[in-house]
Amino acid sequence: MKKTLFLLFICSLIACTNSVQLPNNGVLPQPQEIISDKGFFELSSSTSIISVEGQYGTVVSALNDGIKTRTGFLLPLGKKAKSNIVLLREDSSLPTEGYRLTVTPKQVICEASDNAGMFYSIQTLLQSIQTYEGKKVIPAMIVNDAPRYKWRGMMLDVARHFHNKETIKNLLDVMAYLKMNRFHWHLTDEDGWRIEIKKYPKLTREGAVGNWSDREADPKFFTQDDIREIVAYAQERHITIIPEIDMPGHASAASRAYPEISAGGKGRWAGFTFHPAKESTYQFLEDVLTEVAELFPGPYIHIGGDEVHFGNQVWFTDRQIQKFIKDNNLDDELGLEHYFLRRVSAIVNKLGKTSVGWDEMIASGISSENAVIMWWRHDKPEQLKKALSEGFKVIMTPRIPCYLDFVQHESQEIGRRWSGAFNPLATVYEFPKPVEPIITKKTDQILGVQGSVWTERMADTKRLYYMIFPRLVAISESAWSVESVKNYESFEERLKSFLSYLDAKGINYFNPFDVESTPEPWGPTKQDVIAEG
Ligand code: TNX
Repeated sequence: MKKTLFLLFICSLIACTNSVQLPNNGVLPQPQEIISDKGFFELSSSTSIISVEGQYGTVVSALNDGIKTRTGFLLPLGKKAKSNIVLLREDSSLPTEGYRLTVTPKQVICEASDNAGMFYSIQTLLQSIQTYEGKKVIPAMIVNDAPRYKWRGMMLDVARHFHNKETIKNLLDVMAYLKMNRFHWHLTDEDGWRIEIKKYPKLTREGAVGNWSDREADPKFFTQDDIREIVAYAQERHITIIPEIDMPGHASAASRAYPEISAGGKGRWAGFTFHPAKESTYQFLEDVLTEVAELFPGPYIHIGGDEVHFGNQVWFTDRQIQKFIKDNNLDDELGLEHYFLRRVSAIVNKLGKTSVGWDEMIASGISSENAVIMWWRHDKPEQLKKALSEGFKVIMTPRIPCYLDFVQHESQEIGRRWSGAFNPLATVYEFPKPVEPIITKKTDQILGVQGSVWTERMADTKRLYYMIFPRLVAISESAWSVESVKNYESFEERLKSFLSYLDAKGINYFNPFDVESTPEPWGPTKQDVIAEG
């Protein structure tokens, strides 16, 4: 009798503590559905992880790494315990990259139809851990979730200013936490060529010298081993890397190394383009792209295609170029630019990849089956419309609001503005609502949303992070969460715990809740001035 009463007493105590309803305020980006319940699951060092033998290996280690950081202990891998487990199991009815996370006081069940979905269920699980009465707990709930868009991207320009392996790994960690899955790596531009190409060693020996602030800076680039290491790191986090070799413009660094295949403009624009009328140029590019295609297992190679008119003045007078235009029945220099893009895009296709290009590429005559467009000219919404009506798949990264080199607060002096307009967190968060009327009828063609980080005015890591965060979080929610669950106030609340995550990782950021606490860091040079337009 006494024993029964005692048991009843213990049970009511358990029931009592487990009938609280804890708020779940940490998940970013906002899931499609969270059904909260009373009670919680307590994580302890005797909680075991159960997954089908040999499956979800990298997911299990990601889970344990996250548990370790948040609780200090690791979970053992279990066999068949009935309760106090985190169970990973397949449910093939769930959507690609989606998951269902079920938390009860007895167990946590993560279900997905693919590894990416399983990985994302882990992110939600980890973000939901909280401390309650000294215990590490996860509130009881069911989360049903799947991404709005397939492409949830960030672009990083390492050509203007080099940013190293450690920084990139940190960014990939944060992307994974935010369920982002595309890292677009802008590897070449005027200021530097940052990828080792074995066949053309001068590309890095000479082309990697200097940066936007200092023409003479020591050469900085990624070796092929570095690249393989980063690709593997990204793969573990379900992130595909899209390398960009910008052409025919923005090629000045390659021109410095191999002037024989360069053309371009005058003065500041000398060597801005590859020479579009020499067979040796196409051979060179094919060799380069062959090495690039081998290094990056993903399905895409970005070939740029932007702003050629900035620096192609020589094309109008160069004999060989003019003759080439005539011989190939091209209308003019723009026709030649389009010819160039078609030809290089075909090389990319021959290497088994789809080419990606900036929105100038729409007009080139490339088939929408072989190329994907990045819409960037926010002042030309007609480019987005045209890409869609011509059947292209499109990634949206309009300057306003997706370029993270625009300032994010009116007090900031370093970075871009466009006729006074800039990119505060709330505007980034609102995207893609402003273009909803253009995209609603073509939703299948919208691959997704990307934040693009151009680094002319980001010479060091502190400044780089300051410009990226917290706006990348808004990008992640714009790309992952359907319109009906987005809410800026809730986002701001959830963002607060994200800032502590950044603190713990030692990543700098702009604090939108306390502007003065995070003053704008100045770069090492005085070239950091307001840039209009
Ligand atoms: C435009 S976006 C560029 C970049 C600059 C950026 C600065 C694009 C395709 N070209 O070369 O870095 O603006 O915001």
